[in-house]
Amino acid sequence: MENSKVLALAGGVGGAKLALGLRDILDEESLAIVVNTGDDEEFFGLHVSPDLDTVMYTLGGIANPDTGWGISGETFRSLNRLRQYGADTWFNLGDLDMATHIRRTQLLGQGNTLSEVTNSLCSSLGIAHSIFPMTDDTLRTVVITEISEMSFQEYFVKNRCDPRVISLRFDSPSECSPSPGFVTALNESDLLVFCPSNPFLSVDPILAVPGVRKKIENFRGARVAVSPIVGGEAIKGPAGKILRELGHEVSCVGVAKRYVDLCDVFIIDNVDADLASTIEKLGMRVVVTNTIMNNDQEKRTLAREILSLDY
Ligand code: FO1
Repeated sequence: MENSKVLALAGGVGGAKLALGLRDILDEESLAIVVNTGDDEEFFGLHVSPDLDTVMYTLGGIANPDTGWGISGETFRSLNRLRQYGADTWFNLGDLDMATHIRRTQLLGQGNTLSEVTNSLCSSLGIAHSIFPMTDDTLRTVVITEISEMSFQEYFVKNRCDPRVISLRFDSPSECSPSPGFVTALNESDLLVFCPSNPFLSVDPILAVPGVRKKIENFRGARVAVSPIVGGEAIKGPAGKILRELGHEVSCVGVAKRYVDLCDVFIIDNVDADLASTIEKLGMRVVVTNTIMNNDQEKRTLAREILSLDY
């Protein structure tokens, strides 16, 4: 796909890995990365955007390589002092990470949009490629579990994804629309890539932004998705558990079923090669390759493979 524009949709850690691979081989004009903000939450009055920050820190070369989120070499002195003051500190905000949230909150308070703030933070970290939030408005993922309804971070971090999920909801208190950068990328890109992110927790919130699903169904170019489930298990995070609890098959087939009408090419890992024909019956072309991205070379290899497919 020479000279074409690529739109990558990403959640947290898995999305950031492929986004990095794409960034390494595409110039600034050729790539837009749109990120889930359904996980955003306020802590200590600060606006925290975990998935935006995971992508931003990854592309900025400062991500914590062990967790995938947060900043490398982080310390937690402020959080420890907050705990000493009696604050609830189950969400691990590091000292350097805290600076991101303080600056974001300050710029939002001055009337800037989340897109403008993200652009400013990215420039300061030397990131030339565009990272856009899915929306500049509020749209929050609510997890309805067997014990109670809770915010995404309460489910994911405070409760360690433990309670059984009954359903998910995406709440927007007021009008919500895709961010301007997302709209432009949807209109002008030739290739749309669903990064290997959790289909329920990372991709569904993006699709829940009013108008987005329709635009992807009518997308002018090719649409490709990479399965985050390999060999019947999520590479990272609770995707497998949630698929099971919501009554879906815990396999790349279960994920592919979520992408019917949204995707033309579905990429699965070599270990799942025997499932290719089942997915093809859903009306997608299947590509079998290595999808595990353990290092930057593997991220670039998968990105290059996606871009060189014959669409
Ligand atoms: N994930 C955890 O499992 N535990 C944490 O304490 C935690 C803190 C945290 C702080 C800032 C940030 O940007 C992300 C953080 N995450 C943490 C990751 C985050 O909850 C998830 O990666 C995403 O929301 C899911 O994609």
